[in-house]
Amino acid sequence: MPLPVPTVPEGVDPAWLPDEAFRPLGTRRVLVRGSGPLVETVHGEVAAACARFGGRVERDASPEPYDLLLELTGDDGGEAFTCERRAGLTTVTATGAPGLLYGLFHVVRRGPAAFAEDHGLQCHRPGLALRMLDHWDNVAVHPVMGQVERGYAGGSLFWDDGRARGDLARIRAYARLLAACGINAVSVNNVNVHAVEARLLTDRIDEVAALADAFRPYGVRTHLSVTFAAPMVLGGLPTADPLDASVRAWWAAAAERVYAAVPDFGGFVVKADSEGQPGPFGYGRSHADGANALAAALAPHGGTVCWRAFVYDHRQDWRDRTTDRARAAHDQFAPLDGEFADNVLLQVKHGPMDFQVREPVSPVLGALPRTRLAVEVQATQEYTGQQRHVCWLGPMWSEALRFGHEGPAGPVVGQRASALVAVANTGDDPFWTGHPLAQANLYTVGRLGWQPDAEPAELLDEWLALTFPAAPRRLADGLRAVLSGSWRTYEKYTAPLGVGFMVQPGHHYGPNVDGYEYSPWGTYHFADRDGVGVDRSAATGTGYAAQYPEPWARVYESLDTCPDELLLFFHHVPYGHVLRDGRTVIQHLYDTRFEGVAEAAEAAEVWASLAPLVDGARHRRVAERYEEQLRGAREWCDQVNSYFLRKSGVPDERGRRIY
Ligand code: GCV
Repeated sequence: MPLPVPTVPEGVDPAWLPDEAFRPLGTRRVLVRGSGPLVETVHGEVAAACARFGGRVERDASPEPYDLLLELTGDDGGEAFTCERRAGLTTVTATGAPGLLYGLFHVVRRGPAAFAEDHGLQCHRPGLALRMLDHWDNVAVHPVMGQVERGYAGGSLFWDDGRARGDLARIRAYARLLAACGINAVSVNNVNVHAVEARLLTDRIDEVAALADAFRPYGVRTHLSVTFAAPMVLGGLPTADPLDASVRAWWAAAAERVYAAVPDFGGFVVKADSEGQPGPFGYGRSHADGANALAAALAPHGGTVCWRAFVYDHRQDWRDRTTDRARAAHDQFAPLDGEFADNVLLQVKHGPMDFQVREPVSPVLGALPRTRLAVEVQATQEYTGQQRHVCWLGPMWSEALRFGHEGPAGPVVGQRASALVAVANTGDDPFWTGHPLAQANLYTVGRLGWQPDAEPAELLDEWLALTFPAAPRRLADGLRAVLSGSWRTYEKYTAPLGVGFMVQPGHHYGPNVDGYEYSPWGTYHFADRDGVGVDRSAATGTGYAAQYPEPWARVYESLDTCPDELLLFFHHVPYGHVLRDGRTVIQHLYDTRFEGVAEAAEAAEVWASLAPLVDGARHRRVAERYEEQLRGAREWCDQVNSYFLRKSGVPDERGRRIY
C-alpha cells in the first residue's frame, strides 16, 4: 500500500517541498517497481503528486508507455541510484530502497529537466555515508539554555517542558524534508546530557522509539546523545571506567534494550571531557578507551559512536599565553590515530575553535588517516547572527570540505571524511528555522553531505527553485542577491581577519570586544595599543600552525604567506601592518565594518523591493529580521571601530564617524 504523504500541519511552511515542486512529476505516467516500506513511501509520493496534477502511477507494467520508471532491483540497503533518459523514458534504478527514495527526490529537484533531453546512465551515490543533524534539544527546559541549547527557531520539535511533544505529524513532515535534501540521520537530544535527558537511553526509550517510527519511512535513522557517566547515573554502578568489566556489561545490556525498542537505531553521540561533561579522563583512560567501550556495545547491532573531538580546557587562565585552545583537539586526538574501533566516528568541528564566522580548517581533519571522521558544522547560527541575521553558510562549509590537496585521490576533507554532522537550526517555528531564509542553510548542509564537492551557488539555486517553484526571475535574482554574499557581509561587520569571538558572553549575540578577553574560555584577541591577534606560529607563538601538514604549516607560519582573512588567527600584528590589498590592518578593520553595514542595508532594500512577489507572512518575518540585522550590524560596526580607535589612536583615513 502506498504510504500517504505526511501533510505539513496547518500554518507550517512547506519549505522546499511545496506541492508545486511536484508538478513536473505529477503530470507524468509513472511506473514504480519493487517492494518494501521505502518503496511504499516512493509510491505514496508519486501517487500524491499525480492525484494533484493529473498524472498516473502504476505498480505493474502495462503495455502503455511511461514517462518515468522508478525501480528497486535489489535489497542491499544502499543509497546509490542510477538515472538515465532514453526514447522519452526517464529511468531511476536502485539496488537499495533508500537509493530509490533519493532517486525520486533527484527527479523532483530536476523538475522539468528530468523529462527533457535524453542522457546516458548517470550514477549517483552519497559522498558521505552519514549525513546527520544533531539537535541540541533538551527534554526538560534547562534553566540557562532553555528548551533548545543555541536554538533560534522556537521550541523543540521533539520535547516540551519535560515531555515528548507527541506531534508526530510534524516529525513525519520533517523527515520528508530532511530526506529530500539528503539527511539520513538525526540525533534527538542535546550533547550536553542533563539528568532528565540521560534517561532517554533507558526508561524513556519508548519516546525515542516513537520518534524513530516517524523518521523511518523517509530513511532517517535515529541517534541519541548519551552521557559517559550513564553506568553510574542510570545503572547505579560505582564507576564509569571504560575498562571496567561491569561498566562494559552495563553498556552492552543498555544497547541490547535500545535495539529491542528501535531495531534500526543509529548509535550514540558523545560529548566527553568537554565543558563539564564526564569522560574517560576521570579514570585515567584515553578517549579511544572511552569511545571503544561504547562502540563495543553497539557493534553487534550495527550502531555507530559519534565521539566528539571538542575537548579543551574551559578553565584556562587568561594570563597564561602558552595554553592555546585551538591546539587542544589535535594534541589530544592525533596521538590516538589507529586506536579507535571501526564503528567509531571521530566528530570534529570544522574549525579548531567554535563555529566562528572565519576559522582555519581544523588540523585534526588531516591528522588521523586511520580514523573514521565526521565533520561537524553548525547550522544553528550561534555565532553567525542567531537566525536574526541572514547568513548563508554554504560557501564556508564548502571551503572546509574542499580544504586539502585537490586531486583524484583526495585527501580533501570531503573525501577523507565519512560523515557530515550539522547542529540543527530547526524548531517548532512555523518556518522551521525562525528566519525563513535560514532554511537555505539546512537544505545546503544536507546536499553538501551528499555531494561535498558541489558548488554551493548551485545548491542555493536548487533551494530557490524548489522553495519558490513559480518564482519570476526578479524574485530568484533578488533571493540570490540577499543570500549569496551574506556570509561575507556578516564577517565584514563582525570580528575581523579571523580573530573571532568579540561577542557578548553567555548568549553570544551582539558585540562585546573584550567580552571573553579576561575569561577562562581560551578565546582571546590580545589587542593592545600597538596591535592585535594571536601568535600561533611555531617560531614565536603557541605552535598551533605546526599542527598542519605541509604546505599549510609553512603557509600559516609566515606573515608573508598567511591568507589575510586568517591573519589575526595566526599572528599578532601591529595596526600598521599592510595587507595584500595595500590597506593597513586598522584601516581594513574600519573599512570592512562600514562596508558590512552598507551591504546589509542594501540587502534589506532588495528584500523590501520583493514584497509584491513573496507571500505576506514570509515577507514580514524577513523584513522584521532585517530591521534587527541592521540595528545589530551598526552596533557591531560602532563598537568594534570605537574600541580599536581608542586602543590604537589611529584615525580613520576617510574621517568617518567613529564614537
Ligand atoms: C552544546 C559551544 C556552545 C555550547 C555547545 C558546545 C558544544 O561551546 O556554546 O552551547 O554545547 O559548543 O559544541 O558542545
